[in-house]
Amino acid sequence: MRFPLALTLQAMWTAVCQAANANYPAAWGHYDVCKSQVYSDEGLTWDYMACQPEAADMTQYLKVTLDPPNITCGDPPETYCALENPYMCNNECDASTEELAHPPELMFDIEGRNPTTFWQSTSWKKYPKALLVNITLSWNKTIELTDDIVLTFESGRPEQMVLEKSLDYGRSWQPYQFYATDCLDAFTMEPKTVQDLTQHTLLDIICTEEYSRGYVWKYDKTVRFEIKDRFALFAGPRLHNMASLYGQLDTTKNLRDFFTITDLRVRLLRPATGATMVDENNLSRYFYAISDIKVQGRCKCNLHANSCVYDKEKLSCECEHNTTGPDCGRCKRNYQGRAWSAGSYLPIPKGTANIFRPNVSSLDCECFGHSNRCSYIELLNTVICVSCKHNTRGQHCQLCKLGYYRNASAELDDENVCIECNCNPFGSVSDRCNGTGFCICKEGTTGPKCQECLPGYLWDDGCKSRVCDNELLRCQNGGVCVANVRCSCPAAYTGLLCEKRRCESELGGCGGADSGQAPLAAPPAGGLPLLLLLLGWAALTEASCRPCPL
Ligand SMILES: *[C@@H]1O[C@H](CO)[C@@H](O)[C@H](O)[C@H]1NC(C)=O
Ligand SMILES: *[C@@H]1O[C@H](CO)[C@@H](O)[C@H](O)[C@H]1NC(C)=O
Ligand SMILES: *[C@@H]1O[C@H](CO)[C@@H](O)[C@H](O)[C@H]1NC(C)=O
Ligand SMILES: *[C@@H]1O[C@H](CO)[C@@H](O)[C@H](O)[C@H]1NC(C)=O
Ligand SMILES: *[C@@H]1O[C@H](CO)[C@@H](O)[C@H](O)[C@H]1NC(C)=O
Ligand SMILES: *[C@@H]1O[C@H](CO)[C@@H](O)[C@H](O)[C@H]1NC(C)=O
Ligand SMILES: *[C@@H]1O[C@H](CO)[C@@H](O)[C@H](O)[C@H]1NC(C)=O
Ligand SMILES: *[C@@H]1O[C@H](CO)[C@@H](O)[C@H](O)[C@H]1NC(C)=O
Ligand SMILES: [Ca+2]
Repeated sequence: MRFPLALTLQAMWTAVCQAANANYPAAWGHYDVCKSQVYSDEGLTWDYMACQPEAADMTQYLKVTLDPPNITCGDPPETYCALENPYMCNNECDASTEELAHPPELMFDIEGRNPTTFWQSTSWKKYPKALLVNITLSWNKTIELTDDIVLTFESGRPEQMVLEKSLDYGRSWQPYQFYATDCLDAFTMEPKTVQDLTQHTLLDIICTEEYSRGYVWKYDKTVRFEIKDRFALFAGPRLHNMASLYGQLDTTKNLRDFFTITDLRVRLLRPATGATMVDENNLSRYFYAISDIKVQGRCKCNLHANSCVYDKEKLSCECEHNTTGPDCGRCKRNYQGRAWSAGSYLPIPKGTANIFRPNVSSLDCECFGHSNRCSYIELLNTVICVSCKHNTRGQHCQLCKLGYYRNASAELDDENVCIECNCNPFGSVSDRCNGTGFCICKEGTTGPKCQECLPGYLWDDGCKSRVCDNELLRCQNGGVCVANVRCSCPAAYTGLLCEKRRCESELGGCGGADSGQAPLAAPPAGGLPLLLLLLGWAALTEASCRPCPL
């Protein structure tokens, strides 16, 4: 099979379409756009909708296989009797001569040339053994049929034939339609025509005698599978109500699948004989020849693409709505925030896009370099950074951890972006600071880190209010209060209020046996702050003189 150069279907379909549009009413075109620009509260935005590619001639993109593979005539060369005249048997088929060869490609070339070009099988030399040929057309892509399948026979139309379809790339097959001069005899089926079908029996597989009757091959050469007559059961006789059909397709999977294929197979079971008796003496009269096969359809893109490209011998949808895959059959890798679903023709006439949202995505995982891990929060439909480093926090690691503040001279992605508050643990209320690094100070302390005392306070693991005065907090043992912050004690005394007697050892050596026993000063009168009281007593107890070493 010769393939055309890679090209976008959309580009060539514009040409194909003009012809097709003549057959279809205007309503057909509603679903071939994916989005349009609209003005909304947020200004100019995109309005997304259901979309599908234009219908096209799908025979440009298929691969054809014959079974048996050597069933094409001409190897070795053979002579045939003329179609209209079985007594003229000098038609030659020779695979090695281009003008006399009839390879399968000639079923898909552009017709209109004279004489017509066609594929031809070997003749029925093995009669009465059946002359069986399977012609398989494969797209390796799901496509949706939009018009009748039409086979044009250059020989007489076969007396028995089956058209089959596959939806799974040729793994399994179902019949589409049976064709015979005598349906009961050939397939034990009652003959029917597509006109016998109703909306309820549309999916029935019928045997028809329409396309095999008689021997008038000169005028009646086509065999059809009627797609449009089936569409018409929902869309009306002239397909004027495609919306109604689309509504049905949207809600009925069986109906959708009926018109969807990946492969077609024509099983030729018995060639035209034109008589009840086969002339055994002249079997060169019996063979199959097909000049043209028409398959109109579009790539199935699940209403998520309005164009389909043919590249490297492969059809694929150009998916929108954050979908991907040859049929747009799944969400893009980082857009699995919601389960996949097909777009919808409903509401008619604009449809619904079913746009997919991101989940955990390295693209959306913006953490200013402080993390490379994110997690998707379904409830909020949003992505947040996990394990922010460098003392950062927040959805994008854009904030400083508690106890840190923003370094004004560093960019957000700087490792030094957050500076420790460093609040003095004694002087400040907490280890937190404001945006410029200022801590919240306890009473009496000041400075950005609360490490200094206000006037009247004395640093002692924090700033303590004044230590001595001349009423309640008297310096004892002759001590003198200096600026309310300390007692200036005589040489023999020490302590906050000069209440401790220095030991002899400290003053110059141990003297008498009782020299270690300092008389305890009476505790100051009530009104002394509790803290000071405790400190004072602790100091008194702990710092009391010890016996001199012997
Ligand atoms: C085709 O090949 C098969 C087996 O390979 C052979 O039996 C048959 O005779 C061949 N037919 C023709 C027409 O060459
Ligand atoms: C077929 O029939 C024609 C006309 O009767 C005759 O000339 C020809 O020899 C026959 N061919 C064979 C193979 O019998
Ligand atoms: C054609 O297809 C049918 C159905 O799958 C199969 O049974 C048959 O062997 C195939 N080949 C020929 C030459 O009929
Ligand atoms: C069909 O398409 C798939 C990709 O979608 C590719 O891997 C495979 O090779 C194709 N098969 C044929 C027979 O071209
Ligand atoms: C794809 O997802 C993004 C969110 O990351 C969204 O902004 C965009 O609109 C989506 N695209 C379409 C076509 O729906
Ligand atoms: C996105 O979510 C889907 C399920 O909702 C999951 O299977 C997939 O692994 C997630 N993707 C990433 C990149 O985590
Ligand atoms: C603030 O950031 C600048 C730029 O990175 C850095 O040079 C400076 O050391 C940082 N300041 C502190 C206190 O970390
Ligand atoms: C932080 O506190 C200091 C002192 O109260 C003040 O001068 C500064 O404006 C504060 N900064 C911020 C960002 O609130
Ligand atoms: Ca042709």
